[in-house]
Amino acid sequence: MTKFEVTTLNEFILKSQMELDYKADGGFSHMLHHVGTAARIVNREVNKAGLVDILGEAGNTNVQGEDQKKLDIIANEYFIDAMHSCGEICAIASEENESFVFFDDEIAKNAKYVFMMDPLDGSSNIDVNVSIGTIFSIYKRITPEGSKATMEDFLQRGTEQVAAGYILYGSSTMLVYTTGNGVNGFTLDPSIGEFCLSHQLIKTPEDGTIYSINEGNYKKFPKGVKKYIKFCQERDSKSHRPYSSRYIGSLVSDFHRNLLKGGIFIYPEFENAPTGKLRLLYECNPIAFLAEQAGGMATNGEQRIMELKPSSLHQRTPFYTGSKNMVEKVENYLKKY
Ligand code: AHM
Ligand code: MG
Repeated sequence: MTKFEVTTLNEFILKSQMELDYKADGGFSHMLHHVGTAARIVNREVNKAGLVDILGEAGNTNVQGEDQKKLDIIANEYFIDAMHSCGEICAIASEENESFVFFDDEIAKNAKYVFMMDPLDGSSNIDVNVSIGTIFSIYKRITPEGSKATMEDFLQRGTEQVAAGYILYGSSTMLVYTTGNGVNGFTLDPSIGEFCLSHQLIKTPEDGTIYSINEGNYKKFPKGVKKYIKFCQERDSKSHRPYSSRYIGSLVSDFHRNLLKGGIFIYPEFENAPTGKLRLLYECNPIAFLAEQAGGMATNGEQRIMELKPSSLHQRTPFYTGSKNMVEKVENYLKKY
């Protein structure tokens, strides 16, 4: 291999456009380029956050009553600007905005896609220098091009996603995405400022040895989840138990680790979070698309996440995702107990 045999994100997108399906037209590729650009800009901001005064809370609360950190706001603005300027997106929904943002200019009005995102997920980890992420999801609009986007464009089932992915701002920065033809991961090489293909066609193990859940809430969990946690902790050398408990509290990081190593991530419903905590549209659906494309599963404990019919922009859902055999096992426990 020569030192030039590196596939950058942009090359990969172009190659996919030539080789793949109907979705990969010029506009679609252009949109993915812009995701990459916004990711590099937000990465820059995340990296310098400790040096300048953008850590900590910005004094506002978001629509769900949570403290908004300065970096959340910065990431939100950069992504909105980048996706608007690509000209392929007519409206954006974000965890940080109560309603969706509609672009009024002619180019945007005629655009084909809507974009949903959690611009900076895992916000409790920002000010302690622990990995955080951006999650995004792209749909074709339902309303006709040229008209104003409506809520209907956003309340589509996850099965309608045309692309989804995340950016993990970790010890390295990675962009992982799918357009429904497998999952590919790109690592940012800071010396050349490019995302380079590092994880081609990621397949997650069918079985894993990691379980990720906030066990502090154990007492309030559904009985099936409690029983499953006990199962994970029992000793059984044949099934490599006890499993390891790993929980960062940052969905992108927890999911990414389990995707590569094999494991399960659970955020169930419980007394303090009667419908779970994570949001269906811009957290669970994109992660579910990636999980399935990598051979894993994502459910709400009963039903496939991507088949749920959304009823509101910020709706929450219980979330079980990861290695197939592990998700099936916990689902059986939920049925049984
Ligand atoms: P956020 O969108 O406010 O950052 O919250 C989402 C995060 C996820 O990244 C993570 O999985 C979860 O909240 C952790 O919640 P908890 O602290 O309740 O375990
Ligand atoms: Mg979030």
